[in-house]
Amino acid sequence: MLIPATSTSPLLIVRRHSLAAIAVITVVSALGFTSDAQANLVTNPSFETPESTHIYGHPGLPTTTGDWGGDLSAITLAENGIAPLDGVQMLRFDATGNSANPSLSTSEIWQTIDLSAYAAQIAQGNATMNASAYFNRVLGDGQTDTSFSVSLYAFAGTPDTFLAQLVAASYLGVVGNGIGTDGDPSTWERVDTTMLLPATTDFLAIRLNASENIFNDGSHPEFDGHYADMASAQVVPEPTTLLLLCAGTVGLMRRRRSIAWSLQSNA
Ligand SMILES: [Ca+2]
Ligand SMILES: [Ca+2]
Ligand SMILES: [Ca+2]
Repeated sequence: MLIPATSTSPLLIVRRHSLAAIAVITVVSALGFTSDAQANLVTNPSFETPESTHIYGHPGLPTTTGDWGGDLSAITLAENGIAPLDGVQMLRFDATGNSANPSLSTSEIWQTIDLSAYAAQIAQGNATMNASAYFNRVLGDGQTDTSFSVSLYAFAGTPDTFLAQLVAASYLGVVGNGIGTDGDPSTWERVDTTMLLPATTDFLAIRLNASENIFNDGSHPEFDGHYADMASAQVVPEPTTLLLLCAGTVGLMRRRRSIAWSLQSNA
């Protein structure tokens, strides 16, 4: 049946756009990726809440989800000519263990993130975790270290198994990315890392790291003034999936538009 395009095309246009919008909303909702789903999953991401970030003992890792913990470190106000990037506090890396250690060269601060609320999306194999953090340091001297990194570790099971699983290296996957910071204390350098979450991922650990890449001190200070701020971890649809969804939606709209054109031509 031919439909008079001249009298109904405005409605058709509205309907076409509504259908496309509904299609996108339906697919995205089915995947569980609402705007809320892309919230920052890191607890105390900007270090604005005072907490101890140092867990004494070996291996000195947090046993509670949402709790920063690791090597000797502290949350501090502006100091050493460096102001927090966000808010009034930031994290300072102090040592590579419980104290300065000549056999260790990384100061690591960890937090575990429970992803059980995202189980359905992760099981589909198209959920990506995007993580980032900002780093800054003093200019220092010829022995001042420059390297920082952000890493993600994916695990199956409950978060309380984190310590045992990390020690046993039984994680499902790990990604990381590093940066060599400049000596300008007025600039913060951002590090990003991305992981396509393994389909059986139940929880994740994010690790912020300062490395003695220039000189491995065995006594304090191991770090002359090395800081982190504004950590973030967000679950998002895997980019390929989004592109396919967009391509499908555009294809749907084009197909409907060409139908409308042919109807107009035939009218
Ligand atoms: Ca802050
Ligand atoms: Ca050291
Ligand atoms: Ca800088």
